[in-house]
Amino acid sequence: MSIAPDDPRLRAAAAALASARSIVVLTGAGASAESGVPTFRDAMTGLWAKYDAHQLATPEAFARDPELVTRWYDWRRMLVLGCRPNPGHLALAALQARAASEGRSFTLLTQNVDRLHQAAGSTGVVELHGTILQWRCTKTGEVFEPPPRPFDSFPPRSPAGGLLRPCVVWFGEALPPEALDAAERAIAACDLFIAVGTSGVVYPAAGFAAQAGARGAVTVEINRDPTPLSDVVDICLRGTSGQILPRLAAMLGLTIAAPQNDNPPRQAGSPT
Ligand code: BV8
Repeated sequence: MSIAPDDPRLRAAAAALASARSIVVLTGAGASAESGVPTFRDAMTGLWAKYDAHQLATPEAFARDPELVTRWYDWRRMLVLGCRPNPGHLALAALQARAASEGRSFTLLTQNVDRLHQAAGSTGVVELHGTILQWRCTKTGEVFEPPPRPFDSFPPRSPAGGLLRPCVVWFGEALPPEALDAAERAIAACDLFIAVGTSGVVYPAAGFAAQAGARGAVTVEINRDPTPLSDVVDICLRGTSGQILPRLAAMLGLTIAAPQNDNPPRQAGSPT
């Protein structure tokens, strides 16, 4: 059941957003759900229903069956390219701009690979788990941004003949060092940490809220459902990202326009 508009927890979160010197927001798949991107838990729909995402999102699965894995990722890539930012994404971009205009720090960490935060106008987004919109040659390491149409053969290969893989972090792979460093530095300095739409089960990101809290930051969770973070944070806001974030932005005097339905879906090469 979604939190009431006059709930004191919302007011406490809005007050923290208005006064914090250094803000860190961590988003998960729930932040993109209202854009039509399946969450990681329900990314297995239709023809993929018989697979487990955790089984496909590994280097072992790619080595074992590169055609199956690249078909799944290209299906997700095309789905994501047809999606656009939702009011939650837009609210985070507006809150970041407001903080910057007041000389306050605002770092957006995301586990999402869809680049919808960037499409909404957020800047300096730290992609902890990479992006599905870029693929790299496993032979040369060269990175490509495929055009907005499905690959025409699977597994796809680069001009050098190497297998192409998505530039995402698979289970068992290390996060990009520069992303992890940026996250650790931001968490070490923050006085407000907000987790949005993440199940809080995949590490190291799942440990960030506790890390921030241990350093004295106010910690907030925005999630439609209870998660392991719900018992860790100071303020738990039950509801969807697309409802709660615009409400918090409005409490800071920011109006979030509803996404224009005539906006064309994104093309590859959209702002990163
Ligand atoms: C690492 C990209 C170390 C790919 C993802 C053995 C070996 C190595 C590591 C491990 C190991 N055993 C365990 C580990 C650690 C492992 C881990 O944590 N495993 C878990 C399962 C226990 N972690 C790793 O492997 C990480 N690497 O540890 O490296 C290392 C060091 C040196 C050298 C080598 C190795 C790498 C993890 C990254 C995996 N890649 N994504 C892809 O996209 O395909 S993970 C993927 O799942 C997401 O990115 C996210 O991180 C994770 C969970 O997804 P969520 O975003 O949380 O989404 P989910 O669907 O789960 O939940 C959605 C939430 O939103 C729900 O709570 C729902 O209620 C809510 N919601 C829904 N709608 C809304 C909403 N909320 C608000 N509004 C809504 N509208």
